[in-house]
Amino acid sequence: MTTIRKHRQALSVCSAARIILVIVVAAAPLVLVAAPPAYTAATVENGGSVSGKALFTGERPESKFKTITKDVETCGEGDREFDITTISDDNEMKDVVVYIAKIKEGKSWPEQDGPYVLEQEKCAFHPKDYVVRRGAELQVFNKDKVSHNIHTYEIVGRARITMFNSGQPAGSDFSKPLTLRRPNSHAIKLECDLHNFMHAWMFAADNPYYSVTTADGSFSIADIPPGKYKFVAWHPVLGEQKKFLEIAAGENTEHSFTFKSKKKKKKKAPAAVKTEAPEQP
Ligand SMILES: [Cu+2]
Repeated sequence: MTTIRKHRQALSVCSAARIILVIVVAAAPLVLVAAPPAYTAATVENGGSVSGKALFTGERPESKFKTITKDVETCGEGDREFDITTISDDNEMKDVVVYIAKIKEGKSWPEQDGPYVLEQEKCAFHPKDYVVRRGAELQVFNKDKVSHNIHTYEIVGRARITMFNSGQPAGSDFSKPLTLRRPNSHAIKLECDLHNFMHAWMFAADNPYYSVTTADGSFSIADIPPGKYKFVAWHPVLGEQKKFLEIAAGENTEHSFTFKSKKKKKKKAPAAVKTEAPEQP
C-alpha cells in the first residue's frame, strides 16, 4: 500500500511538473515578444532641435555582389549590388537614420495614409518608406510574373530573427504587421529565398524623432522637448554611433556623427629574425 501511495505521489508530482512545464513553454513566446518602449504624443511648445551630418573616415566599405542566375527574363542579367554605402567625395554619408532612443513623450507621428508599401519589381525590393513605424502594417506587392518569397529578419547584434517568411505568387499581395521581438531593435533585413540577389533594409522607429541623411550627409530633428537624450545614428552596413546631447528650449544643437571603417587593417608581416654568423675561432 505504502509503495502504491508513494508511486501515486510521485506521479502527481510528475504531473504537476509537466503542467508547469507546459505553462512555461506556452508563455515563452509572450515573454520573447517584448513591448516596445511606450511613447505618448503631447503638445511640444518651444521645443529644441538638433542638426548635423553623418560623416565617414577610413577605408571605404565595398558593396556585395551576387550574380543573377534565375528568371533572367524578369530579373535581368549580370551582377546585383547590395549592402551599398553612399559616401560623397567630402565623406558625407547618405541614408543614415538619426533618431532619439527611448524618448517617452513628444510630437505626434506624421499622418500615415494607409499601410506602408513594399513592392517587388524586376526582382528587386522597392520600399516606399525606408523608415517605418514599429508594429504598423506592411503591404507587400509582387508586381512580377515570377514568384517571390519575402523573408524579413529582425537584426539583433550579430544575430537575426525571422519576423515573417511568406511565399508570394506572381501578381499577388499580402499585409503583415512589422512585429519586432526585442524592445530596442530597429534594423529589418529583407531577403527573397527564391532569388539570393534580392536584398533590402528598413528601419522600424518606435517614436517620430528620426531623420534620414540626404546626399550631403545632413539631418535635422525638430520639436524636441528640452532635456538630455541619447541620439543614435544607424547605418545598415556601418552600424551605430551614439551621443548624449542636451537639448535647450528654442535652440538648435549641432552634432555630427562619424562612422569608421570596419575593414581590418592588414597585419604586418613578422620581422625577419636576424641570425648572427658564428664567431670564427
Ligand atoms: Cu524573389
